[in-house]
Amino acid sequence: MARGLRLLVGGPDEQSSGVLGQAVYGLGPAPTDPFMLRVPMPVLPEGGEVLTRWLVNGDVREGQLGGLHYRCNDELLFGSIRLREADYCTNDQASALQQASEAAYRELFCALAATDFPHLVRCWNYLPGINRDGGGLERYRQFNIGRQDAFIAASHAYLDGAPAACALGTDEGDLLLYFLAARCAPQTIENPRQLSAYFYPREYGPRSPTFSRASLLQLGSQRLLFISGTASIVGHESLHRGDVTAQTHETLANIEALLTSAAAAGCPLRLADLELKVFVRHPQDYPAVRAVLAAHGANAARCLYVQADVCREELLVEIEAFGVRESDDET
Ligand code: 3EB
Repeated sequence: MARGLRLLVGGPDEQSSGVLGQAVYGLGPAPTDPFMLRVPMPVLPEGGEVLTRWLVNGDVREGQLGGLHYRCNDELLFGSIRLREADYCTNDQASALQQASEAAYRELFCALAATDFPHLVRCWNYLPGINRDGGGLERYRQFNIGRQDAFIAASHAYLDGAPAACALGTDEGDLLLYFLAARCAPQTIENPRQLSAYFYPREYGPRSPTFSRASLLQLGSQRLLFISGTASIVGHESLHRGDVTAQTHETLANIEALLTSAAAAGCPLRLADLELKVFVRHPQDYPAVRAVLAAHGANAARCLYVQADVCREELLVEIEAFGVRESDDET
């Protein structure tokens, strides 16, 4: 059995002591276990639920700090927070969503300080109505303000050194954030085909998004590659408006470019080696997206498709990835 971190998607049950974190994708009741997250997005093509688990060897400790639940071993911490936007009030300075986003990240950084896991590696952000207008500013843009403010307040790197991330929309529910943090700093990887998101110009909102295109973490003999949500963006512009097939090809060209950079950083992986999560805006586009992934050599057994809103209205698909490179070289 592989050591270190593994992502198990919809597979057999394993001893729960090895579960660092878990999230179930699909519509259904909220789990009673606070260490189990539900991401309320329909699974494609047929609904149902898929359980994703981050597994580690050895003992896992768990704890709660305020509204944040976490599990950790000596190297990695998985945490999650769920906030009700209705608990915040829009005022002259900030929308309720901006405040909730900042509060979620402030709690996250408090927990990292308390547990001594200083480095954010990967964040998964899910917000209701991501493309909806929220009184003059798109809700994703409100989220970006609150997130960046919290990074700055915590003195965490928010340009180079920001974590890998994704931000997707749900139909309704709470603001949901889960993340992986580490004792050791990850290396961040940018995409030469894309402007770094933290340098996006103002036309995409008053604050740029706070994420790196990928992060690479060495744990013992493993190199872990976390590829952020990736879409049909070249430079900073969305390409192939209205054409989901072309958008999927462009997205995969971006992921291939990141794989080239990862290889140069000592983590050679192929698309077929990766666990992929594929967010499709319109469920009827699922067959077209799947066909492009197959043509590029993705491993169908490692692809999880869900329906979600992507953070620019014209983007029809977004793909994120995780891969592990085992090496004999322990340096
Ligand atoms: C993009 O490239 C598409 O705000 O955390 C991808 C990954 C996207 C992460 C985020 C947004 C985020 O800009 C959107």
